[in-house]
Amino acid sequence: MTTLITSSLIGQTPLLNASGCKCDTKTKLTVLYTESLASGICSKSATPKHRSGNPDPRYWESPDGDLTINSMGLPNLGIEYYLDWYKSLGHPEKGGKWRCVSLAGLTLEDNLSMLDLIYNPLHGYYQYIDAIEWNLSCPNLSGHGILAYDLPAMDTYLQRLEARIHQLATPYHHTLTHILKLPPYFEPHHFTQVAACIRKYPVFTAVNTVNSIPNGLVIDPITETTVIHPKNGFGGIGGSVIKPTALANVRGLYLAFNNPDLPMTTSNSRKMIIIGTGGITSGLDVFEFILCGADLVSIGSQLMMEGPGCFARINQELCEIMQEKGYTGLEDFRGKLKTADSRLN
Ligand code: RRO
Repeated sequence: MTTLITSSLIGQTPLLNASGCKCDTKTKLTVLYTESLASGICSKSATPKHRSGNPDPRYWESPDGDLTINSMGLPNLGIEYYLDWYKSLGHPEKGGKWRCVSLAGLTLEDNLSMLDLIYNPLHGYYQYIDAIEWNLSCPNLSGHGILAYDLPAMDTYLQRLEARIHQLATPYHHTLTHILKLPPYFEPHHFTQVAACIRKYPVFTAVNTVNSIPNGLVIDPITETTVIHPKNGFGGIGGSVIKPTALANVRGLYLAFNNPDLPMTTSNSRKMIIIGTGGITSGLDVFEFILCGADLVSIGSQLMMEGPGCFARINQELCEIMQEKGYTGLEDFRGKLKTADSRLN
């Protein structure tokens, strides 16, 4: 199994694609996997069966590229399609790209059924992936709120998921990394509450923060209409405009997870891996995310606009910044943001 890279990364980038970006078909996944400098890839959030998603126009980029809005509505080719593609690559190799499948069932039962499929002995899919990203934060599903904004519901959900993961995985002595994809939070005490909730369930060892900022509205004043049409034009906001929110969420969760007062079980005392996402366009942005405590980052809107070549450019820029500052590895500055006070509230 390929391990998640968290140490020195010159030569091995700390970069992933954000789920949903250039990763919905085998062709696009193959380009990311074989031609990009991403260290790991994640497929489009999947449901048990194919979904065509919301009607067009459902994605828009601002002319200067700093803002995107989407209401894709979870279009995907169904979980088996993505698992078959990972299986077609053969077993993961040591030092190879890290493989993640993103799941976004509309119900807990959907998610449990996809987990059952991953561990179904007929296919053995679990052997061909390294991680599962549980997307608890899709903003664009009519009639479905964002689960990770309802902490009591998320608590019950994680409890049920963890129980099934143990039941299915234990006979195989096989560990996948389980990542929770979170929405942005806006109050410092929410970071503490979310971290405390996640810490109760030791199988979840990583978070990806943030998904797009939900329910933004972008208007074209000439036509006097919304730039996307589903859900009355409301959609998830991405692009560099969301970077300050994303940085705050990485920092807030990093401080919350590393707060010695946070209740933990002994089995859960290990480090929580933080994947930072939101508005990254350059090596300087990656540097800032790592300074806030990110172990890895994922690139969304910039990958949509620039294509998979963005990983090599961004990594080169990061290396140049590190060289200028005399840093030889990411551990030299990870989490070491200088602030007057390291408490959250
Ligand atoms: O497909 C989408 O509409 C979508 C998803 Br699943 C998500 O997690 N985040 C987003 O901005 N769009």
